[in-house]
Amino acid sequence: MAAVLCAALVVGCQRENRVVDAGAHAAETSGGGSSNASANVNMPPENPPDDVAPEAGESAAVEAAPIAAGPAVDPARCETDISAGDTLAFDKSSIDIPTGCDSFTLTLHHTGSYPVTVMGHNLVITKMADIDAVAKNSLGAGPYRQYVEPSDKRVITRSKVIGGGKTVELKIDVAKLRAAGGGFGYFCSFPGHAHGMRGQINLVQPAA
Ligand SMILES: [Cu+2]
Repeated sequence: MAAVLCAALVVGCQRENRVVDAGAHAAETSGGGSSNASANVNMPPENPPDDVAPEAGESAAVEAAPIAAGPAVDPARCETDISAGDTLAFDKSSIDIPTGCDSFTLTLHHTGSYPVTVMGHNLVITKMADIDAVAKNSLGAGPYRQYVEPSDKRVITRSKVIGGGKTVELKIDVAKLRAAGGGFGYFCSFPGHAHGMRGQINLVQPAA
């Protein structure tokens, strides 16, 4: 009985503290005036943080079983092209990589005309589930690091950033993708581009 009463008191006390804190904060931001403090008594509780990012270097993806290597395929099937112009879009929304490839070459063509500083594009390979978190660090990494934190373990590989009229090749170690069970994607890490510039990598077993 006493414990219940005590708990109720604690809750009441915390609630009162919150109101006082909110009032004090409002007083600070409004220049120290106390006339508005009473308006904050019915303030709603603070919203919980809704975008807690995973720790850098940790994967948000669920562990997946490795994928076996497929039969060797014609090397011509272990490469493809992808293009982007002066808009925030790749011309492909997914890429198929045969499991029989050792290495897969993805060639990015920037078909636009804007310079790299204005409309740069690149290719970064991570788990699909990690794209948003990795892209969030692109601005901090800056242009000299090609908008990717070098220590970020979630990044399998990435190309440099290119401007209009340029082309860059990215070689992907397919064994790494298989070992991690697939679920990978590609995106452009130029700040602000990842939202529209991303696609899925499908590990496929092509018919002979
Ligand atoms: Cu881009």
